[in-house]
Amino acid sequence: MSNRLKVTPNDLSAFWMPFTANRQFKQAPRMMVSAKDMHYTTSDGRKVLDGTAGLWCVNAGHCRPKITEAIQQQAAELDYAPAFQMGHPIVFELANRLVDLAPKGMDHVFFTNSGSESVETALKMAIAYHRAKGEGSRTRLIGRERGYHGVNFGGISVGGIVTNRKMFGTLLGGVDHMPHTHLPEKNSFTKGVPEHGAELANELERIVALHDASTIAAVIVEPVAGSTGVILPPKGYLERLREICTKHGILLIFDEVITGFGRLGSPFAADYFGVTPDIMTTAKGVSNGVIPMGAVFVKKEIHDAFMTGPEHMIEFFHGYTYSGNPIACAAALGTLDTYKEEGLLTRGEELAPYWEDALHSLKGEPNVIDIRNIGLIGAIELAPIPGSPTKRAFSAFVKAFERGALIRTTGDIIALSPPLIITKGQINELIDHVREVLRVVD
Ligand code: PXG
Repeated sequence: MSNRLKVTPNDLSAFWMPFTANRQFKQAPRMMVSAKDMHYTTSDGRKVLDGTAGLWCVNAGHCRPKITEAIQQQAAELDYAPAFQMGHPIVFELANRLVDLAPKGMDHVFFTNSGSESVETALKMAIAYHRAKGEGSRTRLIGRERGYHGVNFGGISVGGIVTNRKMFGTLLGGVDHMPHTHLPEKNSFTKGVPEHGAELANELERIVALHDASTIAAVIVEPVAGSTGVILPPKGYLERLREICTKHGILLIFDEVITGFGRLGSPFAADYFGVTPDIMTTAKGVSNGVIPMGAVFVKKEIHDAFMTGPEHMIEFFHGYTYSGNPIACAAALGTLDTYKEEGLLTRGEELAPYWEDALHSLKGEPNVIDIRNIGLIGAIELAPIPGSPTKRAFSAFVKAFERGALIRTTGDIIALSPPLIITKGQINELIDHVREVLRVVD
């Protein structure tokens, strides 16, 4: 164990923590000092079962040797190479490996450093693609209520999480939103994808009729909405979105930052649902969360539309200093090797029925008003304490951490998304922690 266990941070005030109740945290800090496979170790030496794969990213589990070694070797060999007008071998190797894994036809990949950057990249690609094809009037972007597409201006504009938008002014112009697909009165306690709500995809037709297709560049959705508290697409919904987009020449972007890399039991949600988007944004699981990395997959036609004009000219004026950073690429290759050797990108499929039964065994526990699941994702929705929304779920989170399980809450919803290496015994353990906590929180 590293000696960090013994070190107490001397002042917690300098670090302004992201998406955190800073004052509450700093009164009672929750610190992780090491991790291995399915567990964290806290600064007071306790083991905590990871029920959330970090923040939906550590799909292969923690401190996996192939990934650690790949990073160590790469750091000692080639630490950085300029990302613009220069290359290095493993970024090409990684791009090929990723394209081989991606749904058929998604032949090119653009590297970023996060999900938020992947989203900005995809939105810019969509608008620039239409312009390159001579349809420069297609600039509108359509998102969905309750959607989460990261925290940059494009992402919060197409996103639909009110708290993430309302503080930040007028956002991007020319954006519209489809309704979300959460219909608790019809679908609560459904196992897997819900029966009701496919017709909500027709709202896209209404939006197209309002603005005219010739003004719309792209529609972006999470195939399964994660951050907002796990909302599943109703049966037939994604197929219908695909049809409408194709009919009107609108690009369909799947934001697979959470669903990518095995979370549903298939490499991507596009595979799971049998619906192929035009652009797919990913991050998180691409490098097991270990080194920041994102990847945007695009269909050949989109890529090829840019490959015109004089050959010495830059085709797409976009990219990041760290796009395809060698160490991030090494981490991603180590991650892909680990996924492959252990069959992790499809392990969720085998475990899903067990996971589903375990989750739904929480029906009837205090304050549980809905349970949702797909692949290795689960959500337990709690009735809010009247007048104090979010408090009940947050107390559950704190109590679970004290008991030895990391869960995630958003609003009054508990979201679970364990590393894909979880065993059946650990599923029982996780669900038992949640059960015990539900029985003791107010
Ligand atoms: N798109 C989707 C669908 C996401 O879920 C992002 C974009 C942004 O990724 P970055 O790497 O910029 O954070 C995300 C991120 C949670 C939670 O607990 C979810 C995310 C991040 C942190 C916490 O729900 N999703």
